[in-house]
Amino acid sequence: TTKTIQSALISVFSKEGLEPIVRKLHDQNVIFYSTGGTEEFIKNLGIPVIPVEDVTSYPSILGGRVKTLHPKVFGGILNRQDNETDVQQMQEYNIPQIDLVIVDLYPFEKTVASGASEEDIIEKIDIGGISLIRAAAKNFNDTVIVSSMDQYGLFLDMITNQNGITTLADRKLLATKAFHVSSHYDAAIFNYFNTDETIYKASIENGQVLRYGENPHQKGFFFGDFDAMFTKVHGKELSYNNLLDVDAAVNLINEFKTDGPTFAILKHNNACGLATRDTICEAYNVALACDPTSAFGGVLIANTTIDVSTANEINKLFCEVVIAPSYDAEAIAILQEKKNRIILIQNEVELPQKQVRTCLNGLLIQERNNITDTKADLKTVTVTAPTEQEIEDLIFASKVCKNTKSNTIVFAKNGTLISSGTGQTSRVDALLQAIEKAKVFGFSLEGASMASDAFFPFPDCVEIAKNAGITAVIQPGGSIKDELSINYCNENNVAMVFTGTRHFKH
Ligand code: 93A
Repeated sequence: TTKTIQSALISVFSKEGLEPIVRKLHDQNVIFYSTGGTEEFIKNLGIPVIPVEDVTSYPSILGGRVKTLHPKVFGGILNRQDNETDVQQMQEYNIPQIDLVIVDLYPFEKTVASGASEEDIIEKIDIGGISLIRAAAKNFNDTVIVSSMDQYGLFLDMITNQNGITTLADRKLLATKAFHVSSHYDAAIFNYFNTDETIYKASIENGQVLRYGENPHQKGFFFGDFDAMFTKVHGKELSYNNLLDVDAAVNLINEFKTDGPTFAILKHNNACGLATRDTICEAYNVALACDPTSAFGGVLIANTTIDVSTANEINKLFCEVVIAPSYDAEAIAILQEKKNRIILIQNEVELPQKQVRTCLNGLLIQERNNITDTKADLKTVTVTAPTEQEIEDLIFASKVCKNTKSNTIVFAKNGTLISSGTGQTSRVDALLQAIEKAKVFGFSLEGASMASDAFFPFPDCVEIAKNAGITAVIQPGGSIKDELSINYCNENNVAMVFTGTRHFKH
């Protein structure tokens, strides 16, 4: 499967960086075929080169639009050397063998970016070059393809170190790079043409056209299999923002899968109510009491069956979406009374392990945060240890914290979210917001537990929290000033545990 390069077709737009490759190949006795400008370039190096016109018996025609598009060229690239008929036909039609193709395409994207006229842009749609690339890449079994000037360095190293010999793995790697180049090139052309919205919509495969994006003036699409995760029982079409809230809701409730009946209410992707109780109805009422103002128009999620009494309670609230693993038949009938309310059954499927979002001109991809702090992860760092109830509340608060936008501080007590500070630019701001919210909705923080998504850089947070009534704290630890927070807690009889796991959510 190793092959020695004996002949090469070179047709490059940018001649930059080509010289050392041509010289090296020439030293290795490679025969060159080439197109107009490239041929000129090689000739000027004092190296013999056969014009492609001598192979095709055609000149470059139609203003250069047809130069290499010819059976003698493509036959030389695409023939299978282990195929008898191919070998026979190569002889019959006097087709020269081409072992290596080097192409650098017309700079389509650069031409578009330069603000050139449509006519100039269209002329920069490379046809012959892209065909050479695809042909050589398809026949990687026999042919070597260098599909962009970006690959010159890699290729020069390859032929230098391996003395003009390539392995099948080398050729397949170069073919992979070639299809990367060709797909990117065609995507750029598509994007240039794709200014008509109807064509755009028609071109989106498997994408669901949303009514709009985050705001009515923004277009929006969803790519994914919603039906694999949910069965929609009732209600209007889910909006872009609904989908984001639903995503936040299922991630949050996932933390409480094995807990008792738990109900969460979310707004703008953050929990504004959450409680674990003996019954789901009780859990709902307690969750609602956490912040009834925010709950208006929220997304509701339960970790267990929604029964009739819960449905009756929910019905008193205006809410966008209700999600549960199941519903009593009559409960669905009650919830359906509101025409637009979206009712979803959450199917029993694992949550996706990859998280993707756009970033600059590309994508960010990460694994989902699969660590949920448990009792075994807690390391008490203070003289005072948390009580059993506090340990439960600390873990409860930490689970909410993990699913709330950073910076965040969460207060919890007796299986109830009391309040939180969400998405603040400083930890102190998050803390002050949480204290203020608790006050507004009439909660006492006396004996409550506090979670922080990241360490405290200074002891100010524990001091403010203690003065508000907090008696137990959970945080990852790891600040160079941890000791100051620990000392403060020790002097003031506050229990603090470290988890070692940060839970940023940006
Ligand atoms: O106009 S084309 O699409 N028609 C062709 O047959 C063809 N063959 C190679 N452009 C074609 N090329 C491109 O010409 C190559 O991709 C390369 O960018 C350029 C090299 O031309 P020259 O060697 O004349 O500078």
